[in-house]
Amino acid sequence: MQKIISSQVLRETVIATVESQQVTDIHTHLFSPDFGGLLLWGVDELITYHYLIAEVFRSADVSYEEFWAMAKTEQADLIWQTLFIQNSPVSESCRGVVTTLKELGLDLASRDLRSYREYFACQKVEEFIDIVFDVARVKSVVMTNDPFDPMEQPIWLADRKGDPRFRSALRIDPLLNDYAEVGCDKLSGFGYETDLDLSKKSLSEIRRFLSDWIGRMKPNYMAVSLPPEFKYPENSSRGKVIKECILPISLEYNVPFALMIGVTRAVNPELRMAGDGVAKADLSCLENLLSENPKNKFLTTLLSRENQHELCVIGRKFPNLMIFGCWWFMNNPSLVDEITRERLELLGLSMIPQHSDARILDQLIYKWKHSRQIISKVLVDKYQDLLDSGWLITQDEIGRDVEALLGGNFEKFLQN
Ligand code: HDL
Ligand code: ZN
Repeated sequence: MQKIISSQVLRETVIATVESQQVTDIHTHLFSPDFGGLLLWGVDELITYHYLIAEVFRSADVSYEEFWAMAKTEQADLIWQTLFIQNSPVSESCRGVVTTLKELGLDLASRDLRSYREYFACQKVEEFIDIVFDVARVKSVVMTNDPFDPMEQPIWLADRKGDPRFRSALRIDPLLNDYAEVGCDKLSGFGYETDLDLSKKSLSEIRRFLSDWIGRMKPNYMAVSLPPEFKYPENSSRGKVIKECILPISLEYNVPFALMIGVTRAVNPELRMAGDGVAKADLSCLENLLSENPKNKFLTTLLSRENQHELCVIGRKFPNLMIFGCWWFMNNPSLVDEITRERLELLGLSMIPQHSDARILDQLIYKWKHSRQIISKVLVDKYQDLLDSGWLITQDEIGRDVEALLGGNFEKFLQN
């Protein structure tokens, strides 16, 4: 007999269901342990996350040169003193460190960074991965794998063991965004006959490159981050490679194409990885791609808050588009709440509400705890609206809906 959920128990039922549902995290910068030092973890990595580096310069009396000359532990000490001791850690990035340490059982009342370092010094990475996946209730994560990265590439070319919890995504920014400076030369260096004017031979060699790496990585999708001025169609190497290479290969191998649009790279280069910005994009590029390629599958997340509503409307027009996540500068409680409501109201359950974008393994803990809190709150309101109209909801139906949002929609989208 199906258990009908009353208003009195709705909130606790939704919270318990969202909390217990294992999540598939579809975009991260994590690496399985066989990638060695590329997998970042531990309290000094947490505190020197590039989001916190951007924030420390707003309050500390330190020059860029002085900061970048520091060792990581010195950088962490400065950030800890500035953003956690001299100021309350209320920003989402700071709050994330506090949540993570608490969920790992550490005493936050002490504010004793030395003792936190001692805890991590006793961890072995393989066991710590199990702890984090368990505490965060994460089933698997999708990595960001860049065949152009000199650190990463050799590991793929060796016979790596891999870990099924760490799935791959083929990241192709250099091919699409820097073909002339980076993509073309590197591809020639890898043994692909590519030229700057993208001859027929070149396009066929780029398709071979993509096929080779799809065979090697077995990626869940191919991904690129794009600037707000991205246009499609576009009379450029990017436009040509997308049309002649990415789209046909994506269709041939049933590997969706993920477009992450709205990042303005290096608006402040002094901040290095923390120096990127955001701007509203013209989404006609998406409408053109989707309408011209109805058989292709696309994943999209956008960086500008101002683009989110029109993205939902585009999602209503094109079923071959799966909208996902609250990316980067969108991943703050006030904005996650706003766009999750908007998405449920315009798309129902046919979307992927969140990804973590975690760069440090431990971050899975806070990014998912914070997101689950908001997803639960929004779902309770939406279910309550239905109960108020006399609609009945069962526990199984809530479980079904939450499983879809936290992984099922992604798996189904990949398989169809
Ligand atoms: O391009 C991306 O995938 C972004 O997520 C960048 O890596 C960015 O630096 C980031 O980590 N955002 O959360
Ligand atoms: Zn990312």
